[in-house]
Amino acid sequence: MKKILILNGPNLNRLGKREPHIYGSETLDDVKNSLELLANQIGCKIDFKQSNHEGDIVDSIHNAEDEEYDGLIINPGAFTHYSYAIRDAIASVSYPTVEVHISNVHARELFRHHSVVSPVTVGQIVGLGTKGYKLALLSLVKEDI
Ligand code: CA2
Repeated sequence: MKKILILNGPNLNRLGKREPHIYGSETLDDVKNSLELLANQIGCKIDFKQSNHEGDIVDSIHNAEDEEYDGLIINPGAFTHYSYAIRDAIASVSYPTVEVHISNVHARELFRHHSVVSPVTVGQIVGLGTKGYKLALLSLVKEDI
């Protein structure tokens, strides 16, 4: 059974509490629950985490290699736009990474248009709301989708 790690960066613990016009009304727990349902349906195991700290995220990416995860789904939050440490961590592991953004970053402020992590991911899903996490999970687990 495939094992997928899902990491969420800074401020995503505030999901559903503010700015619903940008990020929707689901909380991060709602997102976790619906991903667990999908994981059961498609027969994989997920671990879902959130951290506001860059180093914790880097450590989780490294540890996932030792713990033999088959893939990573990451929404790095604002770290997307400037964290070379997270980019280098993704580049340092052998499993595939899919980058997810809930909002359409390209329709927002200029600083959100650029991702420093995208070049080291297999792909990026942007602007489809929390559904993006489900699509990322399907793409990593169901290779023939
Ligand atoms: O659209 C996304 O998923 C983002 O990664 C979310 C980040 C933002 O910095 C990126 O540019 C795009 C921010 C997450 C903060 O989430 C909040 C949720 C509710 C209220 C306030 C912030």
